Amino acid sequence: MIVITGFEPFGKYKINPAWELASRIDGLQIQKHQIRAIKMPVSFKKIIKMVPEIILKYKPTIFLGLGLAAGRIGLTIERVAINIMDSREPDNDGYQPIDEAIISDAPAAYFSNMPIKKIVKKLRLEGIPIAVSNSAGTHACNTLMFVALHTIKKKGIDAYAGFIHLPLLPEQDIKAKTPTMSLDIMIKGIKQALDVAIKDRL
Ligand code: PCA
Repeated sequence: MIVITGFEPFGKYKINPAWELASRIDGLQIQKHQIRAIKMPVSFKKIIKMVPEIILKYKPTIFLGLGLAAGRIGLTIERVAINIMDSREPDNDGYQPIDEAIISDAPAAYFSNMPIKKIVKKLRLEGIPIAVSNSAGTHACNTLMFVALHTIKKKGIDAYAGFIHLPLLPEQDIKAKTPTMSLDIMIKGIKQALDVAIKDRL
């Protein structure tokens, strides 16, 4: 089983490409591994509670989070999640943590255990713009990635966990001020990334 999470809309964005994408690949199979898409609230507290529940329930081979990072050029695969919540604006529950640990007795950071460089190489061969990012930020996306990596480590679950940030969709930037990518290209990229990750585990 592959679990893909996609965040709901937040802030000024009426749609979130992360959920648009995740919902469209729900149920697909990647080399006999079925994709299960789960919509995530942009809520620090709910993420911290839900992510361990999801991982323990589905025991996925791969847990991949998707989120929007408006302004990023192309797909960005995250290398590291840090144990901090520091938000510029309140989350969808009105909560705005500043300089707070996600989990107080957890390490400062976790590296993604996905084969991020292999994924970058393959997607570039397919003509899909992607780069490694060395910061998932300090908002909901970083929190989700951190809790996922902490959960698999603590519970000894043999899974890959990682996160990919997506740029805006073209229709979200009709004044042409920010880099965008079509949903079709994003979908192709995420499917390829999963394919690389599954093959890497064989
Ligand atoms: N992006 C935000 C939160 C939800 C989302 O899709 C982030 O990068 O943390």
